[in-house]
Amino acid sequence: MVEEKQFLSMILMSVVTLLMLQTSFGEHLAEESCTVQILVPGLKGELGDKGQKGAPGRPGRVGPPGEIGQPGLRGHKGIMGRYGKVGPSGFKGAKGDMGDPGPRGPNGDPGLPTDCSSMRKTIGEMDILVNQLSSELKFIKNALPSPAAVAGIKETDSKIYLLVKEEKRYSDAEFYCQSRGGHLAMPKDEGANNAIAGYITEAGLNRVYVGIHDLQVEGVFTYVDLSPMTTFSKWRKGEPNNAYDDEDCAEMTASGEWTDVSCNPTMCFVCEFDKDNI
Ligand SMILES: [Ca+2]
Ligand SMILES: [Ca+2]
Repeated sequence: MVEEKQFLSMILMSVVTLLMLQTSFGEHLAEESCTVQILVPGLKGELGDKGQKGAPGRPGRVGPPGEIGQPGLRGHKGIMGRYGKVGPSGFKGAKGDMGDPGPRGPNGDPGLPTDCSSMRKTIGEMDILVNQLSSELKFIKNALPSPAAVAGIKETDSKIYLLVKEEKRYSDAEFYCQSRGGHLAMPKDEGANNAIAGYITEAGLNRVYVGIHDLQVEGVFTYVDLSPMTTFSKWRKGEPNNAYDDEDCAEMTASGEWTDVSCNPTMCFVCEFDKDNI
């Protein structure tokens, strides 16, 4: 500090000396080519007016990320979701072990005593039936002209009826039936009459020749085998009338009623066979 003050006071002395020299010998000094000049700063000026507002500055840089916040409160329970799809079938499991045998069942009912005599009787009846069926089969094979011409057969307890769908005159029809061991059908009671009438209906026909005529004595009808007509008859109302004096044979309609007709027209007919004669 002391050296600094000494230095400053030396500078100040030099300045004063120089000023005195400049005053006394100004003219001489001004003409001197090597002059030492020391510049001293002026006094501070007055405060200037306030400047205008500047333009807005550029946006600042993006700040660093903030700290992780605290976890929120737990929400309410949601509603139940829909059923999921059915999963694929599982693999077949291994076969299980065999179970223990169950308890023994109760004894069965005692069997029927063997009755040889009743068995023999049954077998005998079956033999008869088989023979009967064999005969009927043989008869059918012989009697049927062709499957298309016959509407099957019909039978009662004692008779077999055969409707032949071939149109023949009365005499030819009777000949056809006789050649096979029978006659034109001769209904002698209500049951037989109904069987034949049903047969006609089933065959889809309206009328057939049956074995009834008055060829021997006009007005006295007999069956075709000449057996007399006793108590049963099924004449339609107003029949027999022997129309045109030319009606000596009989037809049965699907309703079961009889009508005397001419023997010459051809029509389908029904044969009958006694089961006993087969
Ligand atoms: Ca007649
Ligand atoms: Ca008539």
